[in-house]
Amino acid sequence: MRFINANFIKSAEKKSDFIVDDLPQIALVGRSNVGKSSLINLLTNNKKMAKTSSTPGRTRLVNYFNIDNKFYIVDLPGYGFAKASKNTTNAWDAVMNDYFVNNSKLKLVMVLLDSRHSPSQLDKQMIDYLAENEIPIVLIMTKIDKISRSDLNKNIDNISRSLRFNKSMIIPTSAEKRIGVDRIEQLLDEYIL
Ligand SMILES: Nc1nc2c(ncn2[C@@H]2O[C@H](COP(=O)(O)OP(=O)(O)OP(=O)(O)O)[C@@H](O)[C@H]2O)c(=O)[nH]1
Ligand SMILES: [Mg+2]
Repeated sequence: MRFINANFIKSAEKKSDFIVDDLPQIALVGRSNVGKSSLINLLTNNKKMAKTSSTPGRTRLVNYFNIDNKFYIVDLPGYGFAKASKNTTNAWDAVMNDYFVNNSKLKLVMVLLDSRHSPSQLDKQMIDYLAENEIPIVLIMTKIDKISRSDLNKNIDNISRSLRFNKSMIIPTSAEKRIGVDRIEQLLDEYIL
């Protein structure tokens, strides 16, 4: 499926603001600065769709993008933002929990991992949490333009082994070099029924 028309719909701060309608939802999670907003801009072919920033923690809200009136891409707040106080971290947990639990419209979560690093403790917690809640996950490796092909392959092997993920569910991407769009589009076809 090609993304033709993408529209930003709204930013939600809390459960009562979440969108509840008939369209399926595909969510993006990952630590601050991993490249969530950049991936949305890549997929929608619009650099201004989602705000990107070199300052981590810019996106603190649940942002909904409508794609061709077929589904939503949902940009969730980044985790592991060092400057966030304990209170904001708890608030983040609560909002994320509200979003994930009993969300029958949520079809797939793309967990973004920086291709240069091993998954952090927070990444693993996120993946375990989603698995426990029986939410389908795909791993998206970001910023592969910043790493050699052999290091990338090594990292993918390690992740596949340590997190027990089939390699078909690990997708290398680069927003910078526009890599990975085709595979993500193919995958979404399978999950948005
Ligand atoms: N070289 C390179 N840089 C990237 C890529 N993707 C994102 N970046 C850069 O990484 C930084 C963070 O990207 P964002 O897309 O804003 O990250 P985010 O996950 O949305 O961050 P938060 O909203 O703060 O959680 C920006 O400076 C981007 O330009 C990529 O594929 N390659
Ligand atoms: Mg962002």
